[in-house]
Amino acid sequence: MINEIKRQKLDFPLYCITAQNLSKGRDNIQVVRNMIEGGAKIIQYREKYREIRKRYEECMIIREMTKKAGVTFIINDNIDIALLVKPDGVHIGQDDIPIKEVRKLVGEDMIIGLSTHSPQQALEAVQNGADYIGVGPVYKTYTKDNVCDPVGLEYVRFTAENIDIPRVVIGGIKEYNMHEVIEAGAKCICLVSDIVGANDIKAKVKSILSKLNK
Ligand code: TZP
Ligand code: MG
Repeated sequence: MINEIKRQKLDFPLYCITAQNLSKGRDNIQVVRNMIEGGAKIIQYREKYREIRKRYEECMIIREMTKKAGVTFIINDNIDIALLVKPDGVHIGQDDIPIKEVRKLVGEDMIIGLSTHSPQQALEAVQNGADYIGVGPVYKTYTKDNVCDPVGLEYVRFTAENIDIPRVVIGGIKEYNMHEVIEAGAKCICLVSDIVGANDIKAKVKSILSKLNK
């Protein structure tokens, strides 16, 4: 269940995620460093197909970097790594271990985010004690495998009107179309490929933030 401390950690308009395969040869440590330099305040580590050992090692380093910079750190999928690395939160999907069971493992203080793709899933997430929800994919995306059809701006509007835990809107969002999701009620957005694939990640994050903070 969300509390004021967790709310503050999530109170930022941009949520960044790693994706080594789209990062133009830069490693995740470099990418995270550039995100932080650009002003990112929430960063999720997401590497579906790397060796667990490598994920663990990168997460250990990123935990130190984010702690120093006062950046909220979320680990995707790996509860085992999270228990060791002690990030601010974990992020899980609809096909992962049920959120109530994850809560037993990670405790009350750790943020749990849950991906949702429909109004029913959003309402259930709140009931089951999610601290925030992912809302998406809004548009078509090639970044995530086995992704469901786009949920569209309609679902963004539904969550803006009906869900009062933080919402991270994601999927196919780029600097050029982000105004559409903002207009539909998004308060926090995530752009993966547009940021990690930018030639200058620091400048990209800065540019997006300058638009979000207007
Ligand atoms: N979850 C839903 S869509 C997505 C994830 C992790 C990927 C979004 O990536 P992009 O490049 O911003 O479309
Ligand atoms: Mg998952």
